[in-house]
Amino acid sequence: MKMITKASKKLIWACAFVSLALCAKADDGHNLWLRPVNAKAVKVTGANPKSATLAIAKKEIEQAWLGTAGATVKLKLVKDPTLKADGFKIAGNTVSATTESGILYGVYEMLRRQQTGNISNVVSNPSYQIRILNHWDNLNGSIERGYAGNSIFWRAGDNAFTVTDADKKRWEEYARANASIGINASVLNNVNASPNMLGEKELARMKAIAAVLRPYGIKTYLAINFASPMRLGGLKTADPLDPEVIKWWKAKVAEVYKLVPDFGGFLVKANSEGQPGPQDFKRTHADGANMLADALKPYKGIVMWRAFVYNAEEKDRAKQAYLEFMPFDGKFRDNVIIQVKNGPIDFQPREPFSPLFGAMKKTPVMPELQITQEYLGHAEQLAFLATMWEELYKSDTYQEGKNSTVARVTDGSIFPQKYTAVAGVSNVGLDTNWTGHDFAQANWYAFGRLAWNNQLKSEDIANEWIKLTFAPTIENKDWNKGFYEPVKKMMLDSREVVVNYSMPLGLHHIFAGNHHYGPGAWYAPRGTRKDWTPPYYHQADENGIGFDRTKTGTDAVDQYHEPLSSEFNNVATTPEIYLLYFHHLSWDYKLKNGQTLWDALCNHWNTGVNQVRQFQVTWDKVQPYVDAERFTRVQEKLRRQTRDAQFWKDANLLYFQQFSKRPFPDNVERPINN
Ligand code: GCW
Repeated sequence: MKMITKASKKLIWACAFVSLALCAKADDGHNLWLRPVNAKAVKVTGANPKSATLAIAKKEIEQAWLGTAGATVKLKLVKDPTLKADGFKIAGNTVSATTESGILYGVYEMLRRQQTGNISNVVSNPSYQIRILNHWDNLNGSIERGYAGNSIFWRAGDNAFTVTDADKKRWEEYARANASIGINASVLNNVNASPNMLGEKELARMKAIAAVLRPYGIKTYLAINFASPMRLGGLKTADPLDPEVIKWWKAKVAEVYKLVPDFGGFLVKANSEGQPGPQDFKRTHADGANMLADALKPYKGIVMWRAFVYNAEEKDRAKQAYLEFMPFDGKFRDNVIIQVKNGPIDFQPREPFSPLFGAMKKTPVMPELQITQEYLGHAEQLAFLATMWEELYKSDTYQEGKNSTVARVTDGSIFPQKYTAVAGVSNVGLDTNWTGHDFAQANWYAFGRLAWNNQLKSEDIANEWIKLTFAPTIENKDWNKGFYEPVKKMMLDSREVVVNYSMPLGLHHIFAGNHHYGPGAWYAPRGTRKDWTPPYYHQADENGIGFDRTKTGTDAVDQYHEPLSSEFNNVATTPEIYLLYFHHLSWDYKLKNGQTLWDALCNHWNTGVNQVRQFQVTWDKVQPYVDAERFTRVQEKLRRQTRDAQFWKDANLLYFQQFSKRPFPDNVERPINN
């Protein structure tokens, strides 16, 4: 055997050291924004050992305390009328709240402030009582519109119902991440709900999940299939006024509460996209929702009834939810809340807010946001959605005059509401980093933070998230300039960039069919429902492009309060970001910057591509500040995003040019895709 010289020994040691250092830095993203820190010594008082929630609070402080070494942190349950349930007060090293979960939220806030360098006293109450994730998880483990692996809750196969230690660990990590940002509820299954969800084995598994989530202050909810009494219970009907049906639901609800006494309630997608509902039995949304609400009432459960309804007969899909729901304002039980998607169409990269916000006066309405990026590039593209949600929350509905923002008409500020809530369609799956794209973690984070405080600014959320997720463990003076600033800018620009290369100026729903990834403005297979085909939405022809929703068109503008209604009706006062959502305009229509509509569209698509290219440059430059693993993952995703953006641009240029019959502006890069 060859002798190992002293020098080569040294080299081996040096290599081992370097690779160790690299290893230590590598990051698989699993810890989200809850990365381990070098905690200082701390004493915690007031954590009643009988409380699982306070035990968690104590442990969190002990493993992440960055305050004065040897300090004592006091946890205090108090009676304080300035604190709503879950609200908390931080004064010095004391965290007080009226509930145990309030204390837990206060502790997470305190630790977050230490880590992000923003230490101060604070009183904080949540904007919404119920801050809930909707998991579109199927019982076989697949996830509808899920891009980060299979379900963390359900799976197929022989051990589908075995609760393993790995399951429990994952559920606990999930619960902890949620609690750290104030999320306090989860719907465990898809709104396209299997009747089997209410079967014995499934409910037993739900009980096991609920037991893990509970100490973290998270309530469990289920999505139900309205035809369950027939399909699971063997009844002849699911008519909500039928006594046998009512009896069946009451018994089922009793069974659920026996297993999970703090069960939250049902989420229902009814008479939408082929799902069963009360209209199948000539009953109304109110009949259906109220029957379930009555069954849940004795247990303080609630019904979240979705307003995502449309059908091929209605001339304008954007109008239907309002038309179907407004007649029932005031007809719902007080434990029903209507769940409304942010936009009237469907989670598009940009839409105006749904006119159902600020419409009903006697029925509470809750926003439904989509965290999973169905229409914003799946888990492949970087799109920080806080800016989109901020735009929504800030939109003024004018329900009760100026400053009736979507935030205020849904959080109880304008009308007193027994329940206030906001839902986010989760982007979580079994992937190691939970969300597929490392930056998609920021959307989970942002949803929770905005649900807690709907006045927060995207920039502040990005600030926290970047610092918690990427802050260097070693003091690095250049980090702010080298990493933090450019990455924050990239995040804050990213949603608009997606809009630019795909659907600028109010274009919407021009996606490839079914999977909704990439362009498909031409998609219209014979026999497909017209409201499932992009030409229905863009209406391009030789004369122009856009959907006429003005008074002379479908009059969707009428569903908005004044002055919005007139503002949207008049092309001159319509914000250009919504132009083609409300108007059909000639290709030569002049925009405010003097460009023709055609040139402006081409320029947006082109700009979008250049912006993603710039993201690549930005990211390459941050390499010295980030671990190799995350650096490479994001770099690869950005490469793909540039290809995708280019494809979007080329497809739009070539397809719409067939109608516009106008040349591309000189500065616009010529298509390279056919
Ligand atoms: O956006 C559409 C999705 C469907 C989804 C539906 C809904 C759960 O394409 O996958 O179904 O909305 O929200 O009900």
